[in-house]
Amino acid sequence: MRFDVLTLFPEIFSGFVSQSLLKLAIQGGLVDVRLHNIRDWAEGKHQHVDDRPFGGGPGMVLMPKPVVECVEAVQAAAETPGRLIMLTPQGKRLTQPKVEELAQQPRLLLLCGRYEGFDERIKQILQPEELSIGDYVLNGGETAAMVVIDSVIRLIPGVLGDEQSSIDDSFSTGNRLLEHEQYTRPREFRGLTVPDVLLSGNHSEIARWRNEQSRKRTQQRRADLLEPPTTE
Ligand code: 6GU
Repeated sequence: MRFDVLTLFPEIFSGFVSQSLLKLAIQGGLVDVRLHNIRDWAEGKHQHVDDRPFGGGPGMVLMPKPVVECVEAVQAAAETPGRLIMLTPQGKRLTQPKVEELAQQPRLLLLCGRYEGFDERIKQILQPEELSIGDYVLNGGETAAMVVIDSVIRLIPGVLGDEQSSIDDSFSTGNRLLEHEQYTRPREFRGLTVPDVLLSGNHSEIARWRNEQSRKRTQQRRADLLEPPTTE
């Protein structure tokens, strides 16, 4: 799967793409991440990409030309056009079903905004799908784009060592329960012990206990998940 990230700050992604899981997926040919600097499509000596908003107000707005031309050039550079996603707090909220849908795509373009936002004509011309990662404000779409890449790649077959681990996850299809608690060695730490059932070797008993833990946790912490999912 190919990701093209369009940003004013490609350097933000360097640590992210060289971290182990993503790095291995890239080396294994399962994932390809290409970074594109929107500023490369700006005009003039100063390469302006933003300007003050017409009508006044704080902050700076991303200009249409560099953004539109960058997207067009990146789309033209590969045989399959990618699905264009604009990361903005005005977008639809990213959920696990949306992540699952995105993971089916061969190619995604992730357009990251900064400043006060995008000139409206960028949206009119490019008609991107607008996505937000939650109800809080980020300084830019870059961290949101990393959230999209991170959540999508773990659903690509072969990226996680153990395929079952993404199926069992909270929020994956058919599972709207929080994960049960986990323990590893030692059996006792500072007087706190591991529940006996986990040491029993009785697999059906362990599965039953874990299921019950998941249910209790979800009831206590996220009772909203026990309601049927709303289509937002
Ligand atoms: Cl995608 N961008 C920004 N700037 N803020 C956000 C967001 C995106 N999602 C939640 N908050």
